[in-house]
Amino acid sequence: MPAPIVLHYWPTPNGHKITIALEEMGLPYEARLVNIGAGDQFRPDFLAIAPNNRMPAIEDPDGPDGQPIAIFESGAILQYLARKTGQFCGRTERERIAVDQWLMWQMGGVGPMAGQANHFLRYAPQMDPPQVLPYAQDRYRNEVGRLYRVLDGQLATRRFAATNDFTIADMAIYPWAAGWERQEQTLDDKPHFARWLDDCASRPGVQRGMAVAAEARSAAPMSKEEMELLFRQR
Ligand SMILES: N[C@@H](CCC(=O)N[C@@H](CS)C(=O)NCC(=O)O)C(=O)O
Repeated sequence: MPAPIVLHYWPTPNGHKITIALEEMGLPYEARLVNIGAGDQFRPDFLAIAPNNRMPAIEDPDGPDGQPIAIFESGAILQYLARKTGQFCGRTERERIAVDQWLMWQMGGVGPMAGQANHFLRYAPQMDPPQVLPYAQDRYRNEVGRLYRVLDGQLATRRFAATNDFTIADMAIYPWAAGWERQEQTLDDKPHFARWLDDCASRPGVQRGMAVAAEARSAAPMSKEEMELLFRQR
């Protein structure tokens, strides 16, 4: 039995990408909580493996050549785990290119844009004094909608984002897309996207991954201290 992968994690969409991957791939792992509202991401031991002070990060005692390795950035972690297991990354070179393409589409598009939509639609209005910025709200809401319509078009001709199989591209997109209501989106004009959300949500590995330490994250509004810590970094 190989030593477990240590996952530095908080139950957010970027964290869920990796719990889903580890569950779907059947890799043993231990999730160590990085409470980003309490500032755990600034602890020297975490910064030593994730200098960008963002989770997720992993430490794999059985890395390349059997030597330990630490990795940050969720897309890089997904690609590493897919290469390590030979799973969820496409069967042919054409499929692998499609998987990388949709993974990068998530990393450069959906993640940052939906993150900003969440910020301006949900968090900024809760600040003291409230920051309600209609231009920013419209811009990020519209851009997220545009991205989901692009995905809807793609899903008209294949079951999952990159291929007819579930891949690391779906693992990256799903945890963000599952928050479509919070991002003030509609499914009415996106039937294929709606079908894909259901297909992903029905997978036991996705369900287990989304549930890891769900109780650690409070549904209550963020405190002033948490907002200060997360939103005023320089
Ligand atoms: N591009 C990074 C983004 C990770 C990220 O933004 N993580 C957030 C939580 S979802 C975080 O750790 N935030 C801590 C902070 O802002 O200090 C990745 O995909 O791994």
